Amino acid sequence: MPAADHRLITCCRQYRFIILCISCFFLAEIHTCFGRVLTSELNSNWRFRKTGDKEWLPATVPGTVHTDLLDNKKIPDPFYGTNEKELQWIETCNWEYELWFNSNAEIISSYHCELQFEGLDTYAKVYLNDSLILVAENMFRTWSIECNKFMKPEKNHLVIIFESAVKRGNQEARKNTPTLPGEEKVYTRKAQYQYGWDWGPRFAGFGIWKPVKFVAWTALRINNVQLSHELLSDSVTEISAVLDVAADKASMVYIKIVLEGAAKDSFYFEQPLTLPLTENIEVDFEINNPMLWSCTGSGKQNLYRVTIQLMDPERESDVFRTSYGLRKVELVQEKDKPGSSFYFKVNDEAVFMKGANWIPADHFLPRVTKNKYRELLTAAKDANMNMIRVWGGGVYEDDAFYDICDSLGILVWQDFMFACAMYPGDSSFLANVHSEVIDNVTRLRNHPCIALWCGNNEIDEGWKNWGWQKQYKYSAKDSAAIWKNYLGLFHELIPGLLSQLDPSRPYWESSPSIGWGHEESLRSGDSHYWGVWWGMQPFEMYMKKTGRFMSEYGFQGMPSMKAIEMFAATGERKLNSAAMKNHQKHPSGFETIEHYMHDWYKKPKDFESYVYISQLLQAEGMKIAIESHRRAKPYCMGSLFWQLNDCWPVTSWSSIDYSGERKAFYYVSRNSFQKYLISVVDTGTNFSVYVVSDDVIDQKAKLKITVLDFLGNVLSTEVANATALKNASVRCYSNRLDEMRSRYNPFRTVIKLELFKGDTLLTRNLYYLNKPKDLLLEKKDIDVIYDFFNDNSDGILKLTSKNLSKNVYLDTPGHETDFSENYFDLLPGEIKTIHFQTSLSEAEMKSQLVIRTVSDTY
Ligand code: BMA
Repeated sequence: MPAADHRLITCCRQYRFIILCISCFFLAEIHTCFGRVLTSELNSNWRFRKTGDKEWLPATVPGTVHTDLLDNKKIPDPFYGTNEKELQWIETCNWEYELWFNSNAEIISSYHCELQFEGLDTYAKVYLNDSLILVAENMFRTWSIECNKFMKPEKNHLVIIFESAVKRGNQEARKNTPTLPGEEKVYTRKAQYQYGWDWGPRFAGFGIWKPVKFVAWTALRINNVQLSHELLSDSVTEISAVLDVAADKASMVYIKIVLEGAAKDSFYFEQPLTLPLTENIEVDFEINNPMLWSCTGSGKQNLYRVTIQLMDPERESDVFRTSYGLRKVELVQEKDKPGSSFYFKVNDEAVFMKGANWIPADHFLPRVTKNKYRELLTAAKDANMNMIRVWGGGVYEDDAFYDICDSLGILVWQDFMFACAMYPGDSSFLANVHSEVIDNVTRLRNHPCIALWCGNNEIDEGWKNWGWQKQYKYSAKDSAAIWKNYLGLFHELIPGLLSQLDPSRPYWESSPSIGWGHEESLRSGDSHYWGVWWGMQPFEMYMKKTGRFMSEYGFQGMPSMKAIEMFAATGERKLNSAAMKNHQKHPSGFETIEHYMHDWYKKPKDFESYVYISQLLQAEGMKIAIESHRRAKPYCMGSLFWQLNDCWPVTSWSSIDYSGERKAFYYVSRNSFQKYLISVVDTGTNFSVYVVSDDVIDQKAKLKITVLDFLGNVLSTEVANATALKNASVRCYSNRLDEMRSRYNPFRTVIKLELFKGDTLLTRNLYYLNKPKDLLLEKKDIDVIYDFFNDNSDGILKLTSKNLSKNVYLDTPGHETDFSENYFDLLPGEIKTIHFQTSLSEAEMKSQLVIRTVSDTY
């Protein structure tokens, strides 16, 4: 019986203390031996094979069957070319993993011995010395199995047999009528994207995808701790720690709690434990002068280091460590004239959420390292984001992901792992989900970054708007039964568990609550607006279709050449090659890009130009969307685009591709999410300028409007007063656009908008009187001055241009160089300073730097 099943221990808590403001108490003499919970990792020396094969091959744990086959050179790179198609046989087989490990008689006789599996993907039977000790059926669960009676003093044999999830899913689907949308995958509690998505390949994998541990403990152990708090006043916070403790005999223990922040606070409690322990232990205490945690842009990310130690003076002890942030996050939904608000308050301040949707950072999950998390999340923070949505077709991410979000101040909108399908409602499925929710909420609830739990992605919308009921020919009775199951899962089971496990966090059943085809979707709840892209509406439609909280919208751009080279041989680097097509998973993706490109850009002359222009196109669309959302503040209070990252090299909606390259869209999102934004609305006849501010104070500023031609001649200059009102969007200037169009040559004019506070430039934006395809751009004429710093790996470039250079893209093909900015417009006469870090020498950099602009592409 997995230990997690015992973790939901309800409210009545026998042990309750309120200790007021104690610092450095007595009992310092108690020894702090932590040694009686022994943990060893069992992640080395695994072997694997296909069931039925004789030969065992070395395996990596944590890992997957696909990556183990690749490491053993049994299959080619699954991401390359069209290899995906040839590797589908893997999902239909069963696979076995085995390990021999040592133990000793003393441990087995005097300790509780447990095998812990932090993640098994998915249908797995685990045998220890030929005895079946676990039948696992959920990739998202963790398992702790008491194993003393199966252990041998010396060599122990652990075998895990993975059954084909696809076959099992299909069997279930055949058994269950009517067929559910989502079919084979919805019966299996496994990451749904693995069955293929419109940005990802199909590799329905297997494997020990998280660490395996052997844990031996005696006397007592802390299973987990739930921390919660209430900000009583500016100077006092009450914290509650609820300990789930396992103990095998009655004893007296001391609980020592240490909080280290700016000052160190220690609290000691004396606690008799009486067996059997049927209830959790709650300890409440207060701290003075709490240092609050806030999301980035709104305050500091103060984190306390919390150590909770159980000490038995005579013998054993255990320790639990975590970091913890004191903050208040609320979801405010108040009825108003149009519908109802949907915004987050952080520490009592309304905060506009700027961010993106997150999908798994590698299709093969164990390849996602802490560094990869850090790189992507730091890039998000650098792009002025304060919220990431962990989308429901992926996975509950690793602890490291949430630790990094805590430290960077990125709030997390956390979906449960259900997406775009209907799910069963039988008792065994529900019991499985019940345990999954307990495991994951228990694991994650102490993270200050988590702002919201959300039941699923696009299921309510799918059921009501995507034609499933017709497609699957459901009778009224079928529909009623399927919808009842939906309500049971997302309106009862999950919120019911959350009310016990994590009552202070908001819960939202489905993202979005109303489909984008309905006007009401813009009046309340969160919105996924896909009229642009899926609905083929023009980019300008973003200006009209702004809801209360835009949790999805997006447009595809091709990945960098670096990412394309990861999967396409030289001859395959063209749009209609088999490799390119296999790395475009949207059914009409290239046609859709082409359709919009025709509207905005001249036909690119070659493949590399096409890649570059497709990125500019994506960036254009997203700039219009983000600026519209921010201008609509406070009606709209969130803008999370689809999607931050990729799980393999692919043409997709991402702003950062799988190779780590930032697309043009990344830089546009960074600019458009700045604290201050100048944004222009073109109504056809009028030109209005808005100043949007996420600041907490008003800023008296001036708006400078300079009209230039493409050779840098200043045609007019105007300065207007423009106070950037705190947390607001204000229209602060307007002019006749038709007049401007007739006064200046609209094909050769750029309007530079700058917001100054004194001499300090707060932000700037550029505006053109025509779409890029109609601009009369001159031939590129850029000068570069290089300044290498001492160690030669970094330095600055100073760029100047004799005429307007549109979307300057800097690259050193085949070599790693990071540029602080890219894809920027360079105005004639200005000096652009770009910092770089490179693997090239000064001479190589000078000879290999390639500069591309729009005028080079046709
Ligand atoms: C959204 C997501 C994904 C999908 C994306 C692009 O609706 O929820 O399911 O990948 O659109 O089509």
